[in-house]
Parts: sequence; structure tokens; C-alpha cells
Amino acid sequence: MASPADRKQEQREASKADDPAGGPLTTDQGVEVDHTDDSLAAGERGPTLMEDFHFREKLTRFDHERIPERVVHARGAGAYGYFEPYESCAEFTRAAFLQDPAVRTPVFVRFSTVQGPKGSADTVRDVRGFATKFYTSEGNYDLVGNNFPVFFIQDGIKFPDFVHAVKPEPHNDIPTGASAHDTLWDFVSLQPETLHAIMWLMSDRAIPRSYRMMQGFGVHTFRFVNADGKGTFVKFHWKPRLGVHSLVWDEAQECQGRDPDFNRRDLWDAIEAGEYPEWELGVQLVPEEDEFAFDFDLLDPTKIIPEEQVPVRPIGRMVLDRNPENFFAETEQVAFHTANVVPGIDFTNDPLLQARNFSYLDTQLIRLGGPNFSQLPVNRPVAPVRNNQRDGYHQSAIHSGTNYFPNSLGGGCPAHAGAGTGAYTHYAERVDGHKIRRRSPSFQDHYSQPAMFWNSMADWEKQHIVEAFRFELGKVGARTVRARTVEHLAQVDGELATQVARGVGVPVPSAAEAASKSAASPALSLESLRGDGSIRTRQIAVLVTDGVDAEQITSVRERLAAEGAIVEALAATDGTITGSDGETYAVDRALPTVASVLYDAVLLPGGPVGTPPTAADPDAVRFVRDAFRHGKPVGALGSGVGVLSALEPEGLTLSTEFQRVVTDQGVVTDTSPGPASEEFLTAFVDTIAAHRHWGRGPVRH
Ligand code: HDD
Repeated sequence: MASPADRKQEQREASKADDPAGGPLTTDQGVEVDHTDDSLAAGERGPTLMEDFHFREKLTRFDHERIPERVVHARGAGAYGYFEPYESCAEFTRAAFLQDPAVRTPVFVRFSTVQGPKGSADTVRDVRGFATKFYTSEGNYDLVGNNFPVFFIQDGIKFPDFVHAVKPEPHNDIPTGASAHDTLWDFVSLQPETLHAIMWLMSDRAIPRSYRMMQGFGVHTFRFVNADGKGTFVKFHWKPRLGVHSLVWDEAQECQGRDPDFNRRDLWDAIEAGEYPEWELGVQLVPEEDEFAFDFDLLDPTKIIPEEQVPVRPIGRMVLDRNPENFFAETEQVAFHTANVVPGIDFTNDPLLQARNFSYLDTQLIRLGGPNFSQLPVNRPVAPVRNNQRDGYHQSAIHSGTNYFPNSLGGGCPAHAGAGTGAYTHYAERVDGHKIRRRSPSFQDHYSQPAMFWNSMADWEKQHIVEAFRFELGKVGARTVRARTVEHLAQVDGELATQVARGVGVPVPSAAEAASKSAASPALSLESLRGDGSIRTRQIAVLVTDGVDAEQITSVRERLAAEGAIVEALAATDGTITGSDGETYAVDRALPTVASVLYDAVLLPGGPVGTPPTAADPDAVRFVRDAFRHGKPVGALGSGVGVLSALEPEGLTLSTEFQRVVTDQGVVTDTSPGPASEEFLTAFVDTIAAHRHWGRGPVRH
């Protein structure tokens, strides 16, 4: 029997439209069409005829091509892959897909931004959605998470308010893909439960370098249930093998223009190139007895469990190895739902989760136009579906037999699952309470964890957070909103509040009692999330021109490619250049078509002595300057080092050491002639692996 992973692929194959090359053009009714360029008219210059059924069908179908975009998370990119557990998790959960390392479960993952419409840019400051559909043998399980471990509100009844506040303003539909506007910050300043997620939003986590390089979190505390019916609280974590890496804000903004598809292209290209992104699934497990062992409420989705308190236990890995074939059919029509759970995974009373369990099914009914969306290829389980649910718009199955239960005419089928089969059993939680519309007092501390987040950041991360607050609040017109927000920040950290207040021109709040000075969770800093330390799939630009030192470009290219990086030669014009050895070398891209923000590092090879190959080209100088300003690794060899004098006003102090490898602030130089030395190559690879280098001179990032 085919494995579940194969079964999903077989199912997709079976759903494919007829091969367009398999015969001539037809109408939707299969009638062959010999001419689709002119409508049927009464005379060559006459009116179009009603009876032109081909014309009417073609136009009608076109007029109906669009469906409503998602109310949030409208812009996204997805891919298929598989999940496999490292070992059986039977001790905690009976979920079949978490039992056997030999069983691969097919998955579809959709990454997304939240605020912007479907056509907005990728590199905006925003949360990223990270939604995974596991097509398990026991039915579909959806883990609908984000790249932040906390959410902005505690109770789902506030979701419409929060989303209205962050979305473009109602009178003018501005801004697109941005949170720097009055209504969001008005809401934030009045609703301090947002603060923890806001700290994440102001950090570099909100501008990921790649979907492949970000964490994912289930956010809520869920419940694992084992075969004996015993429950264990669980929080889910996805950790990328390549490490967690981010852009800097100035770069992210430029990227929005240079390549609005930056993140989706990156995902697509990596998978096409066979560089399959991979995440480890980890869980934080809390025995039920310890429900109240924390100084926050496990049901509060604005709180994390610090990893130092409850370590993340790796339980499996996910690999994405196949791009969808049709964006609309698959990525657009995929329908996630937090209530799509399988036996062994259950909910808690987190009020945000409870609301989500209502909202997702509801939204799919309007977005996908009726109740049969689970029959769409991307949504179909690989587990068999048998029930008495019938009819509705777009029913594509032909059901037979009776459609009610109990029945005798249909042989009693489909019968209830018997004891001992894989039926879902709700966790028998005891519930007892008065009806009440009030938040639990255990949800009231809104400052300790934002303070912990702040305390856990490296200096450069703190600097970026301050600058993000200054940018966002600086765009808020209402001074009262700016001031009110800063008052809250004063309860997180005095220095943070002071720096932000100064930047946005509001009074520095009087020294408030900051929530927690001491607590920190080092696992929250990007410094602790470097991944496997490799430079796989990093994009390295080599700036070349005629006369470039051929030995150098060849030696660098070979080494970086061997390390898995993608090396591109950029020149003023496309085509070829002639190297110092008289040979021609292909140019990968012309400089005017690209920009430094699309690359992770830049290398300047030397040319004939005394003529730096790129100094004369202003595009090249700008390229290197931007790379330097954005903290990116810069390498220079031979006379290429001379070009770096352009960076002196940016704060680079050029070494006076000649014919030696010098590494300083992520800039690696060697003025020696000839091929790049092993010492240079190793130093350059190491600086690329470090991703970014902070504290370069007077530059603000
Ligand atoms: Fe949500 C989409 C993640 C709270 C209501 N949400 C959506 C998607 C992700 C999340 C990743 C996109 C799925 C896709 O790619 O199709 N949402 C979250 C997380 C939350 C969260 C991690 C908090 C922990 N969401 C949340 C609440 C509500 C919703 C509290 C409503 C009460 N979310 C929706 C929705 C969407 C959605 C309106 C829009 C499109 C869709 O569901 O399919 O139902």
C-alpha cells in the first residue's frame, strides 16, 4: 500500500486538469473551438451576437475568477513536504503521526503576512503566519501558527477590534502592509495586553530574511492525550535548520520596491534548486499537575513558557520539497482550521483558541463559497471520508446510499467507529463555573514578559527595537497616542521608554516601576538561534568587470559553491566579461537589474594592479555601501580592497596591513595577488555564516 506521503501526491495527480497538449482548445462543455481571437459578429464591423456561446462563456468565466481574499493573512506562499517523528511520542499522545519514525506524513505549509492585501510586498514589518496541514492517516491536523510565540490579544472577542485597528484605516484604506499608523497604536495604547506581541513586532523577528529562516509557534497551550486518556499541556515550536535570520529595517523597506516577492521567490527558488527547507518540531510539555506552577496563566496566549524553565524537546522534522503547481488551486484555496485535530491532540480553555475554533470554519464558508471546500485537492484528507453530510454548492462527489443515521436501509452505514479504533475522543476535562463575562485576574500582568523579552535582547537587537518604535510612533499623527504608548513602555523598561520618547518628541515618562529588571530568557535572542552554522543558500554577489582577477573569482566561486552558497557575478552590463587571463566569463546579472538588498554578502575581487575593477561604477559603489550599512559581510581581494575606501565615510577604518588577511567588523580583506588563500576563504565563509555584523561606525540601521 502506498505510504500516506505518496497517497497525497497520487490524489493530487488524479485531480489534475486534462493535459493542454493532449488535444485542441475546447469550451467548458468539451466542444472543440477553432477560433478564439474574434467574437462572432453580424458582419465584419457589426455588433457581437448573443449566440456566441464561446465568447459569453469565456468572458463569464473570466468575470468570476476572483474569490474574496483572506480577511487576514491574505498574502502567502505555500509548499508541500513531509513530517517524520524522531521517535514514538506514545507516552504523551496517541496521535498516529507521532508514533513511528518510519512513517512520513504529507504536509502543506502556507506562510503569510497578516496586514497587507494579497498583492502587498513581502518584506513589511508584520507577523508571519506559519500554518501546517498534516494529512495524517487519522484525518487532517492543522497547526495554524505564527512566527511569534505570543498574540496581541487574550480573548478572541477582541479579534475584530484588533484587526480593524491594524488594517488600513477605513476612510482612505491607508497604509498597505504597514502597522505605522494611528489606529493600531491607539488600540495598543489603550490595550496593554498587546505589549508583548508588540515588542516582537518591533524586533527584527518581524522582518525575516526568509520563510526558511524563521521559527514557528503554535502559540496556545494545547493538550496532548495518550492512549490511557492522560492529558499533558503542550506548546509547539518549529525551529529552522538554517537558523533564524532577519533583515534590517532600511533594507526591508528598499526590498519592498526592488523585489516585492522577496520571501515567496526565496522559498520557491530554494525548493526548485533542491535546497529543501527543514524545521525541527519541538514541544514544551507541562504535566497537568503543574498547571498553576507558573507566575502567569498557561491559558493566556500573550505569554510564553521560557525555554529555560521548560526545555523544548525535539520530536520530529519537517521538510518542504515540492512547490505547488497552481497557486490559486492550492495556496489560495487551502483552508486551515484550528479545530482540525486528530485523536491525541486536544484544546485548552485559552479564550483565544476557543474563538479561533469557531472562526476558521466560518471564514472558509464565505471565502470558498460553500461547505464543500474540504473536497478541494489541497484540503482533502488522505484518510477516507464517510458521512451523511450532503449537497451544497460545488458538491463534486457522487454519494450513494442513505444519508441519515440511524438507518437500516443502508445497512446501518456508515456505522459508528467501534471501541479501540482511531475515533476522536474529547478529553474529559471537568468544567464547572458560573456564566460570567470577565477576564480572569490571572491574565492581568501585561508588563513582566515584555520586560523579559527586552532584557533578553543583545544590544544591537535593543537598538533595532528602539528605532522601530521611533519609526512607527513617529508616523502616528495623534501626539496623545504616542505619549500614552510611551507611558506603557515605561512600565516595561525605563531606558526603552526614554529612548523612544526622545525619538518621537513626547515627554520622557517619570521613572515608572519597570515590571521586571532581572528576568531574561537567552533563548529569545537571535544570537542564540544561529542554526547549523552553514552558509547554504546564502546569495553572494561578486562584482566583476573586464580585467578582473580570474584566479580570484574562480577560487572564491568554487569554495562558496562547495559550501552551498549561491554565487552570482554582477557587472555593469549583462553578457560576458574578459578576465585577467584573457578568458571570457559569464555575467549572471546586470547591476542595474539588482541591488545589494537582494544579496547576503558581497565580494570585490581585484583586477590588474592599480585599477580596482569596480571603483568607477557608481552602481557598484552604492552596492557595497548598502551592503556595509546593512551589516552584511564584505570581502575584498587584491586591488578590490581599494574600492572599500568608499566605505570610510560610513565608518569603516581600512587596515593598513598589506598582503595579509584582515577580518574586522565582518569585512575581510587581503591585498595579496593571486587566488584567494585558504585563510581568506575560511574567514569569508565564517563572516557569511554570522549573517550580520553590527556596530559599524556611525551608521544607523
Ligand atoms: Fe488567525 C487566518 C494564525 C488568531 C481568525 N490565522 C490565519 C492564518 C494564520 C493564522 C497563520 C492564515 C492561514 C492560511 O495560511 O490560510 N491566528 C493565527 C494565530 C493566532 C490567530 C497564530 C493566535 C494565536 N485568528 C486568530 C483569532 C481569530 C482568527 C483570535 C478569530 C477569532 N485567522 C482567522 C480567520 C483567518 C485566519 C479570519 C483568515 C483566513 C482564514 O482564517 O482562513 O479565520
